[in-house]
Amino acid sequence: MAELLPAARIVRGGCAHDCPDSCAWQVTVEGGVAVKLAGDAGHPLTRGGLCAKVNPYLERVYSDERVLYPLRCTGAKGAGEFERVSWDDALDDIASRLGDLMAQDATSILPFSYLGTMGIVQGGSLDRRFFARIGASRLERAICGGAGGAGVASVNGTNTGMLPQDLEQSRYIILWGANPIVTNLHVWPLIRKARENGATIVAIDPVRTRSAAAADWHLQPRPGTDGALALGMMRVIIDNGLHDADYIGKYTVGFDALSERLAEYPLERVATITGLPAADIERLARAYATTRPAAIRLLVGMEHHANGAGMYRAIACLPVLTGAWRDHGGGLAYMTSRLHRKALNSGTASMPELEDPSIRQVNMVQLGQVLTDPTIDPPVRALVVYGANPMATIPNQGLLARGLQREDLFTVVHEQFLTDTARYADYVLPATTQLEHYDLVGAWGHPYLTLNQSAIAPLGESVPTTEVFRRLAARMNLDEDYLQTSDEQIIRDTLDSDDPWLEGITWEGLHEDGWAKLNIPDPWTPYAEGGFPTPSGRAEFFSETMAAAGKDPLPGYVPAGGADSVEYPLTLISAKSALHFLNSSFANLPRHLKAEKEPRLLMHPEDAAPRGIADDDWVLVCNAQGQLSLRVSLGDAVIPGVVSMPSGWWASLSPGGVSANLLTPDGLSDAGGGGDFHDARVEVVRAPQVRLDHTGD
Ligand SMILES: Nc1nc2c(c(=O)[nH]1)N[C@H]1C(S)=C(S)[C@@H](COP(=O)(O)OP(=O)(O)OC[C@H]3O[C@@H](n4cnc5c(=O)[nH]c(N)nc54)[C@H](O)[C@@H]3O)O[C@H]1N2
Ligand SMILES: Nc1nc2c(c(=O)[nH]1)N[C@H]1C(S)=C(S)[C@@H](COP(=O)(O)OP(=O)(O)OC[C@H]3O[C@@H](n4cnc5c(=O)[nH]c(N)nc54)[C@H](O)[C@@H]3O)O[C@H]1N2
Ligand SMILES: [Mo]
Repeated sequence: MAELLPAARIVRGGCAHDCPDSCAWQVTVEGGVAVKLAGDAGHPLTRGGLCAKVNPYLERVYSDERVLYPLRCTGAKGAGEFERVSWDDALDDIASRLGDLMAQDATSILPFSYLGTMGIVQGGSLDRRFFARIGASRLERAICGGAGGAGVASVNGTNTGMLPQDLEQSRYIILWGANPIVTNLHVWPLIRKARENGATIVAIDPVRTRSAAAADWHLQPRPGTDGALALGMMRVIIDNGLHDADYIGKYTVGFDALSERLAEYPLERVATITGLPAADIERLARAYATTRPAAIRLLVGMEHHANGAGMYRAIACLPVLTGAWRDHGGGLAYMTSRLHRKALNSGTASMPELEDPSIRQVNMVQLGQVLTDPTIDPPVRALVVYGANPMATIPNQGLLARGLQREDLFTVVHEQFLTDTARYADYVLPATTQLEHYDLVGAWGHPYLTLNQSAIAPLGESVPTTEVFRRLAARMNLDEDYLQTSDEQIIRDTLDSDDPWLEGITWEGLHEDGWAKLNIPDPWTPYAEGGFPTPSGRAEFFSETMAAAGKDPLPGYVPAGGADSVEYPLTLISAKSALHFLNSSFANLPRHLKAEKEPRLLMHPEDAAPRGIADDDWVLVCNAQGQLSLRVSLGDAVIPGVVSMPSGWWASLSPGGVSANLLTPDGLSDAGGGGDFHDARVEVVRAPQVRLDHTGD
């Protein structure tokens, strides 16, 4: 891999950032240096286009700010003072610290990783084996997709539905709490094509996002009330006889019980809950039920409420009720990851059978609590972070900072950059980028599998995540063969599947072509004739499983968290509105930062006026967790009672040294282990006013 070739060559690969699009790319390499990176024009979905974030990916790879050597902390935790050390010294110390903790109680060691890379190899293979082998505490990784997935699966038995690319066939498209222009760019041209063919595009989002602004119709419900909206729509549909009685009779259970439940959701009540005019709800319900094919695009942002799973559950009932699933281009477009998981020999990479399910599991959403709660026994004494930047992406940033500051916590971070999290590390180990390692990338937004080939030699002394754990295992005298498997072997084993969807897809073929489509039926209409993978084999309006678990067997509306607070009356949504950031990734690179300019608070003039706030003013956004300052943009992009600011910003690169997650709660969703961070409640005041208050003026 490290050889220098005289002539230019093209190396195939693909993006592994956490995004539904998983673009295929081609890298031009000259003399061992990557000189060009471009989208693979042959890829049917991404068609040679990359995004504003990844187009300049070579700037990320060759950034002066890359961490290229192991670093040891020399100053106070969080101060970001480090000295370069050798891999040998770093490994000796880390191995001995972890070994000592193992001898007492290995559950005092906690891995923390997420989807910094979605690659099957670098995102979850030898790391999982290593932590299972040593018996470390287990991490529940469900901040993204957990709640919504649980909600949709309670109806359909799975989170897999129509292919997002089949939105092109649809004639009524509801972007429900989804912002594809920013977050799922490559389906937008298909949505536009559908519209050219007569489709209506509706966006349902409390915030006028780029996608909402581009839609034909934008409805702005109060955050966390979409479950009630879906129930109200169902009531209209049934009252007007617009449901598909044949589909319901053949492929569903619980219609009568659902109809009874809907008696509780007359239009007027739903209008009061959601803040939407009754006439709009009725119009939406009628148009959705009478236009075919009708599709709902769900993504992730809407799930982050204390009632998130319940909202997705209620929405999932809609295409069942109208029989929208019958049509190519109809149904619910959500996750495609399970198609890949079914096709591949998935478990071979992470070896879940090694994990002892009796060992305690902590939820990633609550890392701050886990590190600071004095009742947790044994306390977490070592934290190993890789593929995640919790100081930017995990709620309750202030509490997490206090946890990471603990002098008795030993923290190791494997990273490409000195992130806000890495600044708290005892050791930072240098990580390769996607150009410097092999990986196999499935996708949660399409059925194409990509093989990412290493294009250049690792820069400096950086290593892939797998290599960190191979080295650590060896240094700790853990001699199981499965802790030394090579990256190529992990990929070959994962491709070694008898599933017909993978037939003909091989390491050699992927090497040649870069990507391959899973052999799923074409056209893909998974529930046109029922076949829902639920216990009953039918779509479940009424769920016996939920009843048995002591939960509501029917969809219903439960208010979101952050119950009306007098002190903090505004709801803060901190979603992915930054076009040039991918969660917290890229949010430190000059070009990307320059393009985003500054984080801004969106606020409705009705909320601004009584607070004496004018457009462009500096304001303080505060609640019991802390306060942050930024400038405000007034307008009707948000509804009264809601303010919005972008997530992703690094605290260290934001005004005042804190970012959105300072203010977000770290509670859990109603199911699926997700978070409730969009239930944040805040007050906003003009910044100068507060300064005067503080001086007693
Ligand atoms: N307020 C608020 N908070 C949120 C969200 C929100 O909308 N609002 N969104 C939530 C969601 S949906 C998600 S998915 C999470 C994302 O949370 P994270 O997964 O923590 O975020 P990322 O920025 O995608 O990735 C983290 C880090 O992985 C590193 N990385 C990339 N590739 C590699 C690699 O190959 N090896 C190693 N060792 N490191 C690598 C990157 O440099 C980056 O610093 O954030 C959640 N937090
Ligand atoms: N450019 C860019 N692209 C990304 C990412 C990124 O950070 N930047 N992150 C990637 C990741 S990890 C993910 S999970 C996806 C997420 O993709 P999306 O889900 O499309 O993105 P989000 O911004 O998290 O949320 C979408 C919308 O949900 C809205 N929302 C919040 N609460 C509610 C509610 O109660 N009701 C309704 N109707 N809407 C609500 C927010 O206002 C937001 O506009 O994007 C991926 N793609
Ligand atoms: Mo996500």
